[in-house]
Amino acid sequence: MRGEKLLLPVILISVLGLILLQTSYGQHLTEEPCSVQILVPGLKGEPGEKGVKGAPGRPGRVGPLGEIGLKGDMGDPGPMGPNGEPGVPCECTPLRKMIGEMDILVAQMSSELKFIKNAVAGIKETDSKVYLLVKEEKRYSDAEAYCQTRGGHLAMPKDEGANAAIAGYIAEAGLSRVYIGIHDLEHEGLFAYVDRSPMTTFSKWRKGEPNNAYDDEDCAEMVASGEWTDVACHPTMYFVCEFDKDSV
Ligand SMILES: [Ca+2]
Ligand SMILES: [Ca+2]
Repeated sequence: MRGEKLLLPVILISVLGLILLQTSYGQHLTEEPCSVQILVPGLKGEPGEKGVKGAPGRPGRVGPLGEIGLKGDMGDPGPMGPNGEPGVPCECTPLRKMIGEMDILVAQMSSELKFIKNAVAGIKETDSKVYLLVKEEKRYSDAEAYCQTRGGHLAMPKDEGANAAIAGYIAEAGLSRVYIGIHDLEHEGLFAYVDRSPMTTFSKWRKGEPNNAYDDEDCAEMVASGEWTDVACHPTMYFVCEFDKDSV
C-alpha cells in the first residue's frame, strides 16, 4: 500500500508537467506572425447618385447630299375660296374720248372723200379760178364754212366770164339753183361778196331782185340761166365753191 501512495504524486506531477509543456508550446505557436494574406472581393456597393448634364458637343461635319426624290402625285384640288372684293370701275373716260375723236376723224375723212369724188366728177375753171359744185345741201353759213375749210369761198362771180362758167356748171348738173357767195348780212340792201370785197362793176340780178322778200332775204343764189336772186339764208341747198388757182 505504501508503494501506491508514492506513485500517485508522481503521476500527478507528470500530468502537471505535460500540461505546462503543452501550454508553453501552444503559446509559442500563437505568437508566431502570419506571412501570407489572401484578398477576396467585397460585396457590390449601392449605386451612386445621377451626375450633372454635360455641355453640348461640337457640331458634326456636313453630310453628303442625298438622292433626289421622285415627284409625288398631284394632290386633290382645294376647296373654292371666298368671293373677292368688288373691282374698281373701268377708267372709260379716256377711251370714250378716244372713240369720240376717232368718230370725228372718220367724219372728216368721209367729208374729204366726198370732196374728192366731186372733184373727180369734174370741176370748172377759168384763167384764175377753179369752181367746185358741192352736191351737199347746206345752209349759207355752213356752205361758206365748208368752202373755207378747203381754202376757198362760195363762188364770187365778178365778171361775165366767171358768171357764165358757174352757170354752165349748174346747167350741166341739171340743177336749178345753188348758193353763191353774195349777201347783205352786214348792211341791208348793200350786197357784197362773202370775202367782203365790194360789188362794184358787175352784177347779174334777175329782174325785180334783190327784193328782200318777207324782209328775210340776205343771201343769194344763182339759177341755171346765170341770174341772181336774193333768198333767205337758212334753207339748205347745193352750192359752188371757188378756189384761186394760185392756191390750189
Ligand atoms: Ca336783204
Ligand atoms: Ca328775192
